Amino acid sequence: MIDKNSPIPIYYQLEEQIKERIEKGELLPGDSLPAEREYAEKYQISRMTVRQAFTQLVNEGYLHRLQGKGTFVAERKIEQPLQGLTSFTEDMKARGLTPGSQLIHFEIIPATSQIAGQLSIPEYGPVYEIKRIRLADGVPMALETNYISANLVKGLTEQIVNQSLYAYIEGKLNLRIDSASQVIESSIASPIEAKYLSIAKGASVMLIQRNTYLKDGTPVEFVKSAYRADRYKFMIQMKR
Ligand code: 16G
Repeated sequence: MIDKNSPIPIYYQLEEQIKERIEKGELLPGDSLPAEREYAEKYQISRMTVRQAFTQLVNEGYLHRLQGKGTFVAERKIEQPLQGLTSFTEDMKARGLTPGSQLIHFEIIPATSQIAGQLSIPEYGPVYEIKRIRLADGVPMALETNYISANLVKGLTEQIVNQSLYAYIEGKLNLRIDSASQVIESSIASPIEAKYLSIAKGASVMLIQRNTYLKDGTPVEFVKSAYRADRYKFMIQMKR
């Protein structure tokens, strides 16, 4: 199955073969892969070549390595469309996953000048600072910090934010969430993010900053999140 006379590099042929087995479901998340040595013997190729294929697949999120235990098929990433202004709860439900939150911090603080600017409120105005681990079927996906004007979104409680913030804002307060702008950049998990997201220190995360507005343009939230890069990918459809 490996063609040594092909102009296609051997590591790449092996990589594509493993990828295909994962995509066909022959190899399932959590399955362990044979050792590099076994692949090398089976195909009569060097261990270095096998390692190169494995490393590529780890970098692309198909495999992950566990120190001293071996190489395993990774969980499939959630493909999150970037069109559409949805909440975490809605996103998870749409996928048949159970949304959850673990509340880390809930407090009313005086707005710093940065937060006041983002929310168009006076400096030191009362703002909810809410930090939640967002879970899908109990697995941490993102660490999210929301800043919300307490004069606009009244009556928030720990119970409410353990459920859906958007459901409360729209369903109970009758405010119409209308638009948002979002910036995504890659980063490396800080020790705190790593701890809350159950990932290694220094693992990749995607930082997302969202500013969300009501119909009349009033900022309703300013959110900073760290999403696990091993569990998430973002998708957008484009037309020319
Ligand atoms: C999403 C939003 C976040 C919003 C939350 C509400 C991103 C990057 N962020 O996580 O801005 O506050 O949904 O979710 O998508 P909830 O209604 O489940 O509390």
